[in-house]
Amino acid sequence: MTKFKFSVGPWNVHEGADSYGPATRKTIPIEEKFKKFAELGFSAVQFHDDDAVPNINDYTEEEIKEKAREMKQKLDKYGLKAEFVAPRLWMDPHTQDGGFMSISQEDRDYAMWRAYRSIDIAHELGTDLIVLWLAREGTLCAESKSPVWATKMLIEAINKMLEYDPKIRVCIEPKPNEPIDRSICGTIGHVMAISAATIDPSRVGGNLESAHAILAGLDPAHEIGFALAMGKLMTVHLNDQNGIRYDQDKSFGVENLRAAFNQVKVLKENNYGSHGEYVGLDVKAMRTTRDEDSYKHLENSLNIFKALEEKVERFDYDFQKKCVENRDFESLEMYVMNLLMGLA
Ligand code: 3MF
Ligand code: MG
Ligand code: MG
Repeated sequence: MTKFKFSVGPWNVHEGADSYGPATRKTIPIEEKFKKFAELGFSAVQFHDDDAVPNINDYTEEEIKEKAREMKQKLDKYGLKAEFVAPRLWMDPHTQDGGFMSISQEDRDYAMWRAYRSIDIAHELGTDLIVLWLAREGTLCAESKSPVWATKMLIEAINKMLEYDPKIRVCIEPKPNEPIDRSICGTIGHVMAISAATIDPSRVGGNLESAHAILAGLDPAHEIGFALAMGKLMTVHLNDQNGIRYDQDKSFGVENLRAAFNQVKVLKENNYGSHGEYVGLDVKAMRTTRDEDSYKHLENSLNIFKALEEKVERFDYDFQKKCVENRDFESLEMYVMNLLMGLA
């Protein structure tokens, strides 16, 4: 039996379009996704603001709250909680040059409007967590924006969110690049520094995504460990990634099994989840996947996570201790490999 609670976003079951080709699967209505998520054993759903309230720009603040309440009823029907709300700033014409760091004051105001509406939606859905994936916050052209100014803009925007709602928590999901060339907040280390510079560091933390750490050339388990040491790992986006390529959001563990094992290990050893944190997945089906297999990558990721959880439970800490004392890391490494290969 797993010790963890899992969450997932509706965007993780998608139509299969990519930058070079159209959709390959049909659209599934959000309520059908909720039903299936519950069946698969998920406890919570992650939202973009416009997953919860589609066409958000068309509504007044009161109408947005009303629509969010309707979405909450759909969640309740399947016994699901809402984990977080993330303003989907990268899709809007107002945010072509970024949101909080846009050169245009009007666009920055629009980004704050979306952030405030996301907080309102979070209230209605019953969560206190806002995730900021800063997709277009950075530069496409190095000389177009001062990184000093842009960093200060981010801190100012987060402070405004903290002031807007004295209970809300803001969680940055760092990514070094894509769709932007150079991002302003690329790693968990950056997130911790931003957190410390805000008016309430205890309410600003990080969401480590495995693939984003790999894109930054870092070890996801160590990034998780760093945030845990600071007491600021608010959620995770587990997935996998084949090296420093385009962002792949592969099923958890399918490319880097040992690294996946160590992510589960660091989460488990540090009682991640004991304050209600979810193990979030951010995985995407392959474009080739057929309609009838639209959820298989979620099932695979859960099964791999749980199998690795069992491996961590069996991990021989006495043997590890002996190896470490004798500086026999060769034996320790082989033991881990045997454990993963089913030979130990
Ligand atoms: C991009 C991501 C995003 C965010 C999501 C929530 C589509 O690389 O990881 O997933 O996690 O938008 O903010
Ligand atoms: Mg990602
Ligand atoms: Mg993500």
